[in-house]
Amino acid sequence: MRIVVLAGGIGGARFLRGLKAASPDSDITVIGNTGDDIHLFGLKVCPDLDTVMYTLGGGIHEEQGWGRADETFSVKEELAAYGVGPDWFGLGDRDFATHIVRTQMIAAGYPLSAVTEALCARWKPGVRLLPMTDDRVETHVLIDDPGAGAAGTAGDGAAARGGRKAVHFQEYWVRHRAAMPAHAVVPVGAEQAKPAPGVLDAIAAADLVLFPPSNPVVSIGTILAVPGIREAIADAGVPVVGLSPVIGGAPVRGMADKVLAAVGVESTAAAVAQHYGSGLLDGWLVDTADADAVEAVEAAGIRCRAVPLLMTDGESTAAMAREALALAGEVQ
Ligand code: GDP
Ligand code: FO1
Ligand code: CA
Repeated sequence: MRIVVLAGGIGGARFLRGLKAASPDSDITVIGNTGDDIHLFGLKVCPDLDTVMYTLGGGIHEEQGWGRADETFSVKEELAAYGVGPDWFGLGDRDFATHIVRTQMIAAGYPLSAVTEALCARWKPGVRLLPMTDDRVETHVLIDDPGAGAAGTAGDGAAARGGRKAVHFQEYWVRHRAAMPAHAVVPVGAEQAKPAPGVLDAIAAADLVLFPPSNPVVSIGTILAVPGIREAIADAGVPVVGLSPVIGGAPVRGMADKVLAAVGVESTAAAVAQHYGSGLLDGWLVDTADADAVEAVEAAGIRCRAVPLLMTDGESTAAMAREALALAGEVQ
């Protein structure tokens, strides 16, 4: 079976491990989010592609979910000693090597898709990992700017004056821990971006498309914002099945509720399904804790089942993948 999976970082990568175990003979193509990519110290960092590559290739820091296992931070410490920032993004020594190789290949003229293939030649993730695009797309988040209109009187808050600024998604997420409201999430450059080579062909040839429990806004939403990808999925005429990253009214991990609010979507399993919509999604899995959401999702024209959705270990994750495959069989 040919399966296409749209993936962000941790949620996507962990689910993919379960999918490989559940369907070892399937040919899996992963379309990875690159809206999180950031240039730091002159290097191109692709957090979500790397999280998938390291997780499936056995190099991930398991507890943290991102970055390398057995990591050290000498380069970060040396940069800090020079007073060279940013200091809020933790790049480890082993991880630095990946970004150096990537940046060097891009400077030599290779597109990101070719670079990713070269990096994967080492990690052998057991899937075909494609960036959503070779073009530059950067997710920015619009937040209140406490510095705007500094001449204002005390108590005249920036929010009241409408002073806002856009920051890189990583600055919002990692530096600020999504502590303030996100007014908008903008995948800058997406409108002009083209799907990377192989992306549309993989979708057209797929027997099944899966949305793992990745962030619906800044991971899967960003991939779908690349013109042609959403249309190709809708036109493929194959089952499209997703798994909810929201359980019991909150994301299992991270701050997805903040970016869901920015697009006017409630943090519930049913609202996320309705956000994708029946035009895109044929099937949706919610956690057993959200069994009462099944009716609303089905009323929206999306087949829905409640099953355990916590990726606590390999077996529970493989069981989730089997449920997704079974639901795909039902909506076929
Ligand atoms: P990121 O790029 O590292 O943020 O990773 P993704 O976008 O791929 O996935 C993030 C989402 O994974 C978060 O919104 C979490 O709620 C979700 N997630 C993490 N662990 C689990 C889990 O065990 N079960 C479910 N259902 N969702 C999870
Ligand atoms: N996430 C953090 O919360 N703090 C970090 O310092 C951090 C560094 C980092 C370095 C490389 C990498 O591939 C990922 C990294 N992440 C870090 C994770 C990642 O940037 C974000 O959590 C996700 O992209 C959120 O979607
Ligand atoms: Ca991410």
